[in-house]
Amino acid sequence: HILLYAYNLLQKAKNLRRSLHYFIKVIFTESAKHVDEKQRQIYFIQLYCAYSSDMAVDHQALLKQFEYLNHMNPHTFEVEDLDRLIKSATKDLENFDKERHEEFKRYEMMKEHERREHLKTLDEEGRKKEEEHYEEMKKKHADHPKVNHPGSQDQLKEVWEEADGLDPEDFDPKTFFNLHDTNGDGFFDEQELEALFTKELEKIYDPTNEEDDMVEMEEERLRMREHVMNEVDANKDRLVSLDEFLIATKKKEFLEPDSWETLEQNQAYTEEEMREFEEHLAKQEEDLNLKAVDLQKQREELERQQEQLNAQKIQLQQAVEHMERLKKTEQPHEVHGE
Ligand SMILES: [Ca+2]
Ligand SMILES: [Ca+2]
Repeated sequence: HILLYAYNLLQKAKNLRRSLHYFIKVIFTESAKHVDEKQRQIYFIQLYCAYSSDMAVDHQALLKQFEYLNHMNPHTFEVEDLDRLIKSATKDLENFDKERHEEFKRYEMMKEHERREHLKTLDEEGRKKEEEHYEEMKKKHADHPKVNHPGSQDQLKEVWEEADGLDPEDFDPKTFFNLHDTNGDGFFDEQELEALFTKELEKIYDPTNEEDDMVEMEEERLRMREHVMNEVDANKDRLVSLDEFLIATKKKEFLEPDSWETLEQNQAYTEEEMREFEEHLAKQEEDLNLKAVDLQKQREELERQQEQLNAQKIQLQQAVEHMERLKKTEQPHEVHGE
């Protein structure tokens, strides 16, 4: 399915960018420990240029901000400054979730649109069959074991027990944190958090089932991560520190959570949005058709001109031939006249 493929590719590209951002931060933090301030600034500029070369960055604004930072903080250039700059210059990171919701919504609407278009091609009986099948698949998909609230004690304990193979009686948040901080940097980043939800997602999604859409599974995974990040990441740096995690494990929501509303319990789009989306598609198609008509006209016009040119060429040729014939018939006279 080409749509699905494109969507996955896009997500991969975005995840790659997120990783890159994080990676640069780590490198900078490490390298900054071993060099003096001047060298640090040079590193920063080199790193920043490499990082931003594939993005539309307002370099003028960046330079101003750089001066401003130097003025505020003339003696040291810290990792926080790098963070601040990268954040301000690459809004895409903060908008990542928002964009993703919009993309997912479009994906769902396109899926529905294709379904509706397919229905139009069927006769009444075929349509009825197809609709019944659709409802049946929906029901089958919604029928799954209870999903634990992401980030709750129940959810983490299940990971502890089933993925880590440990005794639930021994559950210890700090040990859990260290086990799943897979790169050992003392933080849960977004990917490390997302990896914690695999067990829950397997309750709802099975790639071999017709009714389970893996694009929806990834959206559910990101929803879960977003939810936990919102609850736990107190300083909003998109990382969960051990302290933040331990504080969260003492809250009521951790110990006695509400049930988790899964993706399929909420329609991704309203009927109004669907109507607008289809109108937009129809408009695009109309524009394309108009363009095609226009191109056809242009082509016909070009062909007409070509024909005209050909006709002129033939006329010209005939005229030249005629002249040559005249010359030949006149020449003997001239010779004779000499
Ligand atoms: Ca980590
Ligand atoms: Ca944090």
